[in-house]
Amino acid sequence: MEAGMSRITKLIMAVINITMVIYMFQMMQSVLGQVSETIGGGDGGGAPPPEEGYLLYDDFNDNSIDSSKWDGVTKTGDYTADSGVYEQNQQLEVKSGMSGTTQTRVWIASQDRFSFASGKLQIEVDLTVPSSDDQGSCVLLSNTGQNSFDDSIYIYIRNGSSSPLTQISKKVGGSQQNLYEQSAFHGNGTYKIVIDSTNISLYYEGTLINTVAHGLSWTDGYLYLMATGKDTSTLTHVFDNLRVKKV
Ligand SMILES: [Ca+2]
Repeated sequence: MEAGMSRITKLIMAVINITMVIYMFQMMQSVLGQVSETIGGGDGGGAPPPEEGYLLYDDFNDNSIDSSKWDGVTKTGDYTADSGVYEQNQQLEVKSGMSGTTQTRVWIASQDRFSFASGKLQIEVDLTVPSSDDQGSCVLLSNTGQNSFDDSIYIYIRNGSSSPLTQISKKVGGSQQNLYEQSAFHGNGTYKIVIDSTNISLYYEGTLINTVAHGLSWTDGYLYLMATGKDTSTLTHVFDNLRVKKV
């Protein structure tokens, strides 16, 4: 009797064990399926937010400037030895300082041109602007080329204690024309630029700063991320999470 009970108990235990093994196997299959779906559906790295829907997207997280997205580093003026563009610390760091008397400009330009001929071109970027009255961070769209901006529009942000500046400008044949100028620094954070065939709108953290008519005859250009000014210290301008799309 006791031996019989033991056999039944062993049989029940075996059935329970087999059921548990099958259940665990199914659970593992389900988990593996979800993992595979996540990796397969991403951009290869599975990093959110997804790049889908953007004309240009860069989170600057791989610590190497992506040559499929960006032309090389360009420096003009009397720049300091450590001026340059570096993708490091999961962000793009544009370092600029003036060693002589000629204003320094340091930038990278996009490989592609972006058009606002139809619809609206939207450029979003997270900016950290160093404290300076003599140097600012710049987002520029140049119709002229990757290394010349005689015909361009640009947003210039300066985080100065005595001369802060938020500016929308254009260059026509090399001469600058201010479209909007405000003696204020709104802050470090997300700036959004929306360009259509008539207007340029600038937003900070989702709030409109201003909309101006640009009066441009051209409708596409290369995108630049730039630091420019006359500060003799080498300052670091941080650009991150660049998102360009048509809206
Ligand atoms: Ca980043």
